[in-house]
Amino acid sequence: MSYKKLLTIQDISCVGQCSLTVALPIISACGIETCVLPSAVLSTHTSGFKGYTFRDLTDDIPDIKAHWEKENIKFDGIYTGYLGSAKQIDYVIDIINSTKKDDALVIIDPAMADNGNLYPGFDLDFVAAMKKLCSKADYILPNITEACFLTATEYKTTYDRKYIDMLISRLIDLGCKNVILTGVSYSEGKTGVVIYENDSYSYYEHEFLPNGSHGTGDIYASAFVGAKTIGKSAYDAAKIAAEYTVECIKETAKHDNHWYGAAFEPVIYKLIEALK
Ligand code: PXL
Repeated sequence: MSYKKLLTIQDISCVGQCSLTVALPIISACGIETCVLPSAVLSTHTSGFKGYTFRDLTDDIPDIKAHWEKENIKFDGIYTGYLGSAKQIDYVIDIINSTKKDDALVIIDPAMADNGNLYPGFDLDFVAAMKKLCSKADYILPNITEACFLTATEYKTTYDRKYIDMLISRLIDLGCKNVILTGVSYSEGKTGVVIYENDSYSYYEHEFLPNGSHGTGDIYASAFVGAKTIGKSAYDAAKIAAEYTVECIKETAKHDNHWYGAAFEPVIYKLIEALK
């Protein structure tokens, strides 16, 4: 018997509780062998720290791919997050094509924007490349800002169901199979996630916490990937990931000066319990 082996491609922010330093422990805790391909190494993440270093690892990817091909290394799932450059995205597509098993799930978090804005360093060329990557996905996990950039739709903070349905149908037009749209709020004090799978919609609503912190998108995506990969339905994976993210935000509020990320480690046991 073998257990699942997944590749995740995203940056190492050495300090800041996001991307690989979140994905690796969370997906491993779900019982999955987690292989990594770092897209870049930064001294910290780019949101709130000043003067961070950034080493783009794009040029290392073709040799890594060639070595994995020689070793016949294949994955049961591939999950991408924050990527370093538009050129890198083309290499990532090559890696997906050459290392994915036939029945592997490809899950893309187009981690590039929030609150109406692109993260520092990203531009519309990067967005165009991300659209191409999303077209290869079994699941994409954008927030509303990312969905708007991917579909050239006006970003709104007040919206109705019609606007969200339109965003999802434009995302599906990109070519991805299923969409998990996060941060969708229809009533005060609540937020939720829309699960669009096999042409049908469902919505999981949960508590909205105003002290939401940086990195929660990565926590959410990693927990979703972990739960989905071990066989949960998309709805259950979306729900488990949402409740775990809420626990992480509550935990973070207990710690002084913890502004740069979410304290996901002290409550990781709750994720493991939810997966049982
Ligand atoms: O959490 C997304 C993310 C990942 N990696 C880096 C970031 C961000 C968001 O700002 O800066 C380097």
